[in-house]
Amino acid sequence: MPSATRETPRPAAAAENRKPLTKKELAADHPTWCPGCGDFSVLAVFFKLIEKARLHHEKIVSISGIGCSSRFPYFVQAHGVHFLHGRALPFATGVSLARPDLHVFAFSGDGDAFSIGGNHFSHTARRNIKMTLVVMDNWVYGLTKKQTSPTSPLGFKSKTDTWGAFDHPINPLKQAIAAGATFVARTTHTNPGHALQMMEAALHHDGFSYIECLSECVEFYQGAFDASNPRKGGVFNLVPSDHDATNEIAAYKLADAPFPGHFGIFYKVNRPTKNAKEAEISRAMRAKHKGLADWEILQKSFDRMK
Ligand SMILES: Cc1ncc(C[n+]2csc(CCOP(=O)(O)OP(=O)(O)O)c2C)c(N)n1
Ligand code: SF4
Ligand SMILES: [Mg+2]
Repeated sequence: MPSATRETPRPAAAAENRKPLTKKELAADHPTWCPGCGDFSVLAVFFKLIEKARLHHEKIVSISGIGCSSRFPYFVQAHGVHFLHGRALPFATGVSLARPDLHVFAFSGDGDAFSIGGNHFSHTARRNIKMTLVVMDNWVYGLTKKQTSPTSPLGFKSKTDTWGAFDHPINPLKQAIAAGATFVARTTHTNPGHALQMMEAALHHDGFSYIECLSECVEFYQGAFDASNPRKGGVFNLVPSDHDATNEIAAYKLADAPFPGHFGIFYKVNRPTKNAKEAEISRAMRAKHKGLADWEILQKSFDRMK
């Protein structure tokens, strides 16, 4: 395969004569999250990212499912879709494949991404669709007022497990690596500088970039992440500097560390995206049927199927 086919078609660079957007220009509706919710911090980091990367409204799309975290697109002045519960990723896949001129971001909660949307997570990762998924993980269903989520730790008392959760929780990082994600990172809302670094790295990754972002639900799981927050007596350990992020087994082992674990990029490899592969097929078909309109090429395919 010639090297030109390996790169995902990219959004055009920002026009030089346009100023970066300010937080004020990027903010849409006033967020309806509870005071103190970790999601505020993730939104602020996202605004910073857009400003720093000099992206503009019409080049950004944020897509979400359902949940407190999934209200995200309402608060961003850009293209946005608040889609069906658990279905942000298939929608985002379509947008990413059809509109290579856009930067596609999906925002999800732990329930949205790993319960009802669990299958889509695996398939989007293995297909290496060009987009960034940020899961704002609070270890609980927040919007529906405290049910056990797939990431709730053993013993967590909720409305669905009044006696304490006893189903083994999933490890999102291990799940992402095993599913075939090509960029896997972990950060937390209590360290916005670090969260911004992870988002910048994800933005520039050519493929499916997944960020697990701890985001505390102060209403239904207060203190969940204190052990990872130095301001609350916890420890914030970066991924060791000698970690080889291209080594899948090493990444998996690192992801297996008990909470609070590590923060940073666990895994990052290059593999052609589905976007690039599909673009290559399109190019080849157009070259083969020179002069024909797209609909005529499509008609020929239908005729062959008869
Ligand atoms: C098909 C469907 N099933 C269930 C629900 C109810 N529901 C809404 S949000 C949600 C879970 C949200 O949890 P999470 O994704 O962790 O987001 P958070 O609110 O914690 O940010 C559920 C079960 C729904 N809206 N649609
Ligand atoms: S219920 Fe929890 S997750 Fe939802 S807005 Fe309030 S603090 Fe945030
Ligand atoms: Mg949640």
